[in-house]
Amino acid sequence: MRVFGAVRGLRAARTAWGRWRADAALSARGAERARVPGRAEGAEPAPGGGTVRFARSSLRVSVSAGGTVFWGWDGAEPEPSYALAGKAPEPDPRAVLEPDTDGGWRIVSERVTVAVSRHGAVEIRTPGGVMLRRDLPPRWWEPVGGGPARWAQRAEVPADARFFGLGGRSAGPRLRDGAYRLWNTDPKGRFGPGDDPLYFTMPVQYVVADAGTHLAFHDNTWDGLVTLAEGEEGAGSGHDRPGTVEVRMEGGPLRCWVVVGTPARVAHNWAALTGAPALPPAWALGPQHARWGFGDAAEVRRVVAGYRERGLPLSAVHLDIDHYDRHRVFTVDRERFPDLPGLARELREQGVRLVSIVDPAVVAEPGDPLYEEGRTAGAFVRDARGREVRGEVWPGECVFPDFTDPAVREWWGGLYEERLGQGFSGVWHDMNEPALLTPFGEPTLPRSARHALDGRGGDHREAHNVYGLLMARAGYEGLRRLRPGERPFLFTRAGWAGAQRYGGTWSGDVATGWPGLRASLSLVLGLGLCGVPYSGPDVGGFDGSPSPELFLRWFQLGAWLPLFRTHSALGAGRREPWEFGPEVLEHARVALAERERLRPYFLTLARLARMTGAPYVRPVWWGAPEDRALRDCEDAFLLGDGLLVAPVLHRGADRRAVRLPRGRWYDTATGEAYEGPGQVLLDAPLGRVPVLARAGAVLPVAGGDGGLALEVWAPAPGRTGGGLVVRDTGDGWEPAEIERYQSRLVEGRVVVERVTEEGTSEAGLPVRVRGV
Ligand code: NBV
Repeated sequence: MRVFGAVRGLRAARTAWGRWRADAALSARGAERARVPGRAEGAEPAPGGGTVRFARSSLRVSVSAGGTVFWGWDGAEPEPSYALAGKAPEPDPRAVLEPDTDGGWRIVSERVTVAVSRHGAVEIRTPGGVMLRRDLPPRWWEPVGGGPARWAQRAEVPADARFFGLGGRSAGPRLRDGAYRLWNTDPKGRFGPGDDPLYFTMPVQYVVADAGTHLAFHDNTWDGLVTLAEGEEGAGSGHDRPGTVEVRMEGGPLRCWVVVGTPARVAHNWAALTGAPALPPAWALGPQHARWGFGDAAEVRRVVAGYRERGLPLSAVHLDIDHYDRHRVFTVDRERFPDLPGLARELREQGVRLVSIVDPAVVAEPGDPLYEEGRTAGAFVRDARGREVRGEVWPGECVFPDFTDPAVREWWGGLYEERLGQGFSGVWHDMNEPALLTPFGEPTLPRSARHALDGRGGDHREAHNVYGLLMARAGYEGLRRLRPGERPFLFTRAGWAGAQRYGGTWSGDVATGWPGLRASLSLVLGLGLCGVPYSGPDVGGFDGSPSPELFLRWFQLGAWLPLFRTHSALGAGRREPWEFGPEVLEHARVALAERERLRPYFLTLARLARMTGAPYVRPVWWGAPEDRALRDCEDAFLLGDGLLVAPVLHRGADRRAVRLPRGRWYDTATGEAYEGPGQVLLDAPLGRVPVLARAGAVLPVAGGDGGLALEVWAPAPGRTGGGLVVRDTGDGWEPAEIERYQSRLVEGRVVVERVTEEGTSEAGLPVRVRGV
């Protein structure tokens, strides 16, 4: 892939050189003037808080009714914003601004107190007065000749705090000390745990400490760097050294949202702010198979038949860029796929959907219909002199739609009609960081490239990180217009805060190897905390050939993640489960069967994610962030409230330690009960990974007859349990009801009842009791 043909190589080198020249003026840092806020001089109340005036800046603070805090320096307001789902939340009318003792000010509300010191430090405290976070006075550097100011700000968090988030990071989920860049980047070919940044960055810090959990979001799309350093308790002469976060941005507003509360409340308020996650159609929660380089329709049929003949479930097959005509988006290679709609129909009859890759780059070739159409519409990104910005991508020299222009989004969204006409049921957005094939320098558009930015106008420094988000918006809105009766299925490689409104994402080109397996879990957990709940890795890894053991362990992990998809690169080894020998096939069959059996649970989790913001896949500390040992546990996760999954992430392992949250947990394979908190050693033979069920859990599962049933795990003596069920109402927009079930022990017998406003009644569903 890195070997270009001579002509391509030359063109790519020219692009890289042109880019470097175009950006030279932007990168040269001339004389700058540094500024800090200075002293507080007064304050004016306003809804939710007020504005504190400083000698050289001002700070707006507003607390919303739900307890979410906004603060912005230098006149920064919540809008405009690409992250917010709609208008900023209503300010809390009861929040009051009052003078503080040291010459500062504070805003007191029911859920949080915000204290602003006389020098401009902003401290967020619990109502009980415990510090969650203190942002120190910022510093700006303003170019003497005018232009965007860069800024830096340090924050302190409790000494025991742990950091998570920042979008999709391969080295998490707990983010260690170090610098994390905010600039969506294609790592070029493949990545492992050491590679950073990746495709989907977000200025979202997720901080968990004894004092409480909070999420801090710097609503700023520019290039930046977040430097994390965990604190230390009793560091010097018995004093705590706080944890620190330094945020440095190359430009853009200094404004921040801080969401506080339990993890569930943070998720809820974060979704209220940035939007509810799109609900995937039910089939997108089933097993999917992709490959770059199926080659032709016959091979697709062969693979699908392979699943069918072995009795393995398959929900969808994804076609990569090799099904395009000369790699051109919205085309089909008619020699190798002579009748795609026919193939789609044929597969659909077998319960298999087709999903299409969609790349943003359009070949810049006069006469090419898409190019001509886009050019006439003025759809492509231009440079400061008004010339189309070009760059090398798969089809050759390309231009790039400016998704920050609403008219371009509308035009692009309409193009999906062609995909629907070919029989595709969903789309997979790739290369939208945007990624270019360049031999040197940054593989994206020049920073000086111009963008509409929804009427405000600006350049790629501001538009880069939202390019994938806005392409997703274009695709999602287009699909909704074209097929209003169906929920779109879309997932995107690049994104930013709020991308969940339009769909999910996936790992990108995760390197085949045990470290890649671990990185896959890190990505899913981190993205979920940042509000994007639907994702999953390339099962088996993107490149090369996994060993049978590695493939199986990846498959077993993938079966418990929202997007469960095998995928690999052109020239990489095969990823069909039967390609690894009969033993792997039988174990993969078990994983697939369990996924299918739990499909109603996944459907419920998808609905709950939309209704509450809670990700399907959660760190083990989700329900008990005060348990420090859980905060440091990175190799297991909760699936909803009921299950704890402990994947095998190391070669040769046939047992593993599992850290349990408090309460009773059952090993679902043996039925054995364990009491948490604490650590247990469980068998993890090649055939399965440890999965534990919470005592009392009520899980919706597929019953023997294919209908819905409840699996109930016996509550611990003296305790009750329960679970939520949301039934499948089809792939349209029909609202769904949350059903609540309760489990309890009555004279040693497990009883399950439906709980409604009127009281409790019989469950009305077949019940299977476990753990007795
Ligand atoms: O379209 C080809 C690949 C795709 O298979 C993969 O999933 C993407 O992450 N794509 C990247 C472009 C080429 C990467 C080397």
